[in-house]
Amino acid sequence: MNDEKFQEAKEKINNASSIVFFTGAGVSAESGIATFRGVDGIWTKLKPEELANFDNFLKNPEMVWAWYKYRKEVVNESKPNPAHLAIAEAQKRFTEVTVITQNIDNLHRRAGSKTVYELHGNIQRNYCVKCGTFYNNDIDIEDKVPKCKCGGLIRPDIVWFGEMLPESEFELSEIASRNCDIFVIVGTSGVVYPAANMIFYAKESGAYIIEVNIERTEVSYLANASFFGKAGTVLPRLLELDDNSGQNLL
Ligand code: BV8
Ligand code: ZN
Repeated sequence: MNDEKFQEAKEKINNASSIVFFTGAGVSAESGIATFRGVDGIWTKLKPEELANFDNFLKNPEMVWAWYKYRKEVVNESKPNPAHLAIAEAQKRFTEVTVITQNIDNLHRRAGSKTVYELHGNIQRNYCVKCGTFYNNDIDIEDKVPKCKCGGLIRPDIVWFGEMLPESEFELSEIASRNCDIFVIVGTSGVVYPAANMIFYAKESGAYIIEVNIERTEVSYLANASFFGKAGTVLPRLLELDDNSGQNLL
């Protein structure tokens, strides 16, 4: 890792009061949750438009529910990794820490992060497409297709392709992105919009942009500093939550 750049980034972090972490599937990769577009990405095997789209859900709810049951099991067996923990720990050091995540796995909250905006929903929440009643994990997912008391189909509370993102989460995320000193992009390919707009809001507002990823991405050009390595190793060091030998203090 380019030490000079790393020291510069640490310097910026030490002088910052507000920091935003914008995270994608890569921050949960070391918790055992597959990413979407990386080398073993989910979308290399399955078609997103078939699985993450409302029309197809209506046509084939059994298949879509089988896919989400599997993902719920994977998420329930996973736990926060050092990257999530470092982000949660950062709350003790900065006046303002905001997590804007595209992930649906709830791992930031389970790690202890307080201000978390979930732009693409949360796999532990479900709702009836007919009457909107929410069913959290108390639905019987043994049923092939869970049904509401009103007879409507229950769906996961996840934003599918072609669907709007939750308005208040999006607005609060935009405000945080436009008002932070440091904007840290962690583990995202940066190809999904409008979530990726947050990076541009931060850039336009003069934030210092740090990227943490295992490879270059479509948004690397926007970063003041990119650090290539696993989030679970880089973040504790960047946020000085390990001694400089890289030994993790979390
Ligand atoms: C909307 C839910 C309109 C399902 C998801 C053409 C061009 C541009 C945009 C579009 C277009 N055609 C259509 C669109 C819009 C579309 C979009 O952006 N498509 C893209 C793919 C081209 N967006 C939408 O449809 C959105 N809605 O636009 O609505 C509208 C407007 C008005 C009124 C009505 C409607 C909805 C988008 C949400 C889609 N939902 N998933 C599910 O999750 O089950 S998308 C999916 O991608 C996930 O939600 C995920 O969160 C999101 C982003 O992916 P990443 O998190 O970045 O994951 P990825 O695998 O891509 O990358 C992982 C990264 O981690 C890699 O870079 C890898 O190198 C790195 N990594 C791996 N390991 C590690 C690591 N880094 C660090 N450490 C490690 N250990
Ligand atoms: Zn209902």
